[in-house]
Amino acid sequence: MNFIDLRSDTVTRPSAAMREAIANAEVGDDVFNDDPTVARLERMTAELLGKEAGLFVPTGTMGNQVSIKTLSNPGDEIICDEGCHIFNYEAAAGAVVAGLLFHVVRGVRGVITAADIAPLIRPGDLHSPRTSIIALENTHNRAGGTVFPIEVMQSIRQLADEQRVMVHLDGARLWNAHISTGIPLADYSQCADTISVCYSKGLGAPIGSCILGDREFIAEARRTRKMFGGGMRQVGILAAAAIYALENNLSRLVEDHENAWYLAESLSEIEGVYIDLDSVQTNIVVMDITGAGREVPDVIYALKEKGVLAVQFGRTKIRCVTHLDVNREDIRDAIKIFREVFES
Ligand code: TLP
Repeated sequence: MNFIDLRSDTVTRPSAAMREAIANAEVGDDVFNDDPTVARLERMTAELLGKEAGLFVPTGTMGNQVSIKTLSNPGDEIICDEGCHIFNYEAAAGAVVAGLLFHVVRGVRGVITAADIAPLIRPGDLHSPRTSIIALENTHNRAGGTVFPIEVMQSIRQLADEQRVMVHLDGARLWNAHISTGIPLADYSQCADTISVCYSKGLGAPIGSCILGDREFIAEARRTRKMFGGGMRQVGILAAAAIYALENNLSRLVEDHENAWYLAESLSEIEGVYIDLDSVQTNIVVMDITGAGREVPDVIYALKEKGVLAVQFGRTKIRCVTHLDVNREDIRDAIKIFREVFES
């Protein structure tokens, strides 16, 4: 069956043109700093985000983990919101690998403020862990693709500077925030010391993420990446796909946002399906089906039987994500199938 796959924006397959870019990539051994295509991608991305340097890594998880490990010492504390990817979906790597203590804050739609964070920053005394990192996520996955407002990020930046704490931004979907608000990527990244962005989500590359920061941090992160086993060799074949993705698939994210909005509005009309429409700001739609009196796994199974793939997102919720491999017609068909499943 040809599924309409709304499980994630990570499910896209490289197009023929992207595969051609992969096939033609100039490569070298990147552990020897010899891969020109990786170097080009790192430069391009650093320029786009207004940072001194970039470092290609295989996954968003490694991007976050290399960043926070490089910024801290074991036993330090990281402050983040309780729904963030670093805390929930990275198999506890922050605790196991970086040895960090997590201090989580309940955010509103993924947003935590300087006022939430300020009282949590530890005094520098003998008894307390050192607060070394504040981690933010933009857009926020678990909150439903919500945009973290730039003014809130700026006030957190100011607090972090006053308190000498580093800010890490999980910008796996920062592209979506930029396209949704029109705010330059560099304005967002100015609020963070280190950033991780993904090419393998909305941009449609098969593999790859990049860490951005100042030169000194990136040099140290290169060492951490090696420690994690992420030093890769002729990886220009992947960088070529990411360059293609950046050059061709960034501005089209607007289509994914329109499709997500259309999907959300239509599904919210189904009895028993609740969608917080204010949270639908980019390419993610999260619905709570408590009111339908149905179990999530049963609904997911019934959707699959009819050709739609979605994922469970908490006990009573389902997540759908739009991306470049689903068009408006697919979304229309998916809505029809959702109606059939809930109205049966
Ligand atoms: N998120 C995946 C799952 O892990 C939940 C998805 O399908 O959305 N930061 C954010 C905000 C993410 O959403 C993800 C992936 C990552 C980091 C990790 O990226 P990868 O999967 O490349 O390690």
